[in-house]
Amino acid sequence: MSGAADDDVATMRIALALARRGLGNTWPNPAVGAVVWKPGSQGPIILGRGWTQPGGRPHAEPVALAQAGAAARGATLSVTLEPCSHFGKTGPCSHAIIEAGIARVVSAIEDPDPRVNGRGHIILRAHGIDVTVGVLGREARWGNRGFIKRMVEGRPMVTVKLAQTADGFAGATGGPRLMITGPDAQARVHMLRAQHDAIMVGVGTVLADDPQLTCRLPGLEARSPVRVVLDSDLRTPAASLLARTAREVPTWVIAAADAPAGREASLLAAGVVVERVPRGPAGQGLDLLAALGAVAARGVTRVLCEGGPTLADALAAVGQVDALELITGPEPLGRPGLPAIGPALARFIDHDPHVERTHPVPLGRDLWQSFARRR
Ligand code: AOF
Ligand code: ZN
Repeated sequence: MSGAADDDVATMRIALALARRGLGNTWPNPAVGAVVWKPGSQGPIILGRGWTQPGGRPHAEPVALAQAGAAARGATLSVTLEPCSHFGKTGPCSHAIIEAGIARVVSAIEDPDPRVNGRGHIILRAHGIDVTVGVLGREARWGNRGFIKRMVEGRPMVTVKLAQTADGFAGATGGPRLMITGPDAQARVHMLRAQHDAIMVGVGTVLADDPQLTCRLPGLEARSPVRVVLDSDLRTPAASLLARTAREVPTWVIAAADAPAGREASLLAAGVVVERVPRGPAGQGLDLLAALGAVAARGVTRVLCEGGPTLADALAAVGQVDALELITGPEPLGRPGLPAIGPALARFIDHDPHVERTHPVPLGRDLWQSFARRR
């Protein structure tokens, strides 16, 4: 027979797995998972499961409670984030939990949203519900680190994806685009896209490759993230694929405050959102912190940067790389080229004590290695 604490952990693990289904699909809300259960002689009996739905509503708890129905009375709810206490599009989850007759709530972490921030737990306790907080809190914080970073710092979590040749180059300098990685790695990149709210590139990538930046995995086409172009001088062509498909998949162009307004009209007419932020130091490019802030202000919690080594290194230089997905192809470039890893990203990989790494894992003919910064 398992103990009560074991059941709390086991059901929270299930809730965390449910929560992960929502990643990339719930912004501006966090991706939450919830399980309604009762203890049984052989371990917990699951009565209902829920996760935050696309666009962030319904929240996870009402989904799990609806599935449990009348069985929720007297049951326990394990949830990966404090149940909300504010009135949004519907009433607060804390009220729904009370009304369903839940006897006990196991919660992983407090919700950093200032509208909640401990009040959800207080309301539950005030109604006689037994509340345990902190079960698998580290894992829950990790899963929703994009949402938490946005709430606490006003910026999204940033994952950088880089492909390099076997000798460490992202491509030939100024040369045509290289196909470095194979189809298995490509498919995984598309999966990564689905798990992020937005993809970010520089305008150079748009001009050179005219990419689509959508998720093209069977069944996940609707999970394409917002496309964000860092474009200080508004050079994104209205005829680019990104602009032409802006009504199907949102496209945001972040330009410098002083970029010529005349270049904006055709983009706006195509349905592109244009945001203005200050230029970077010495008038170079954009102020990246401000650009990330603008993206977060629109609700984005998780950004995948596919903008190549220069943008990746600039993000690392301002301390904004939270994770790196590094794919190494089987062939060397065999001549001098553009190094994939710049100096700031090299420090992230080799000298940041908070960065954890996986072993490189074979994927087709490529190697895939992940790095992530625990703050
Ligand atoms: C929960 N369960 O599944 C989620 C929660 O705009 P609203 O009204 O939907 O509220 C968004 C806030 O609700 C969000 O910032 C976060 O605090 C919380 N998200 N809460 O109880 C959930 N996704
Ligand atoms: Zn809620």
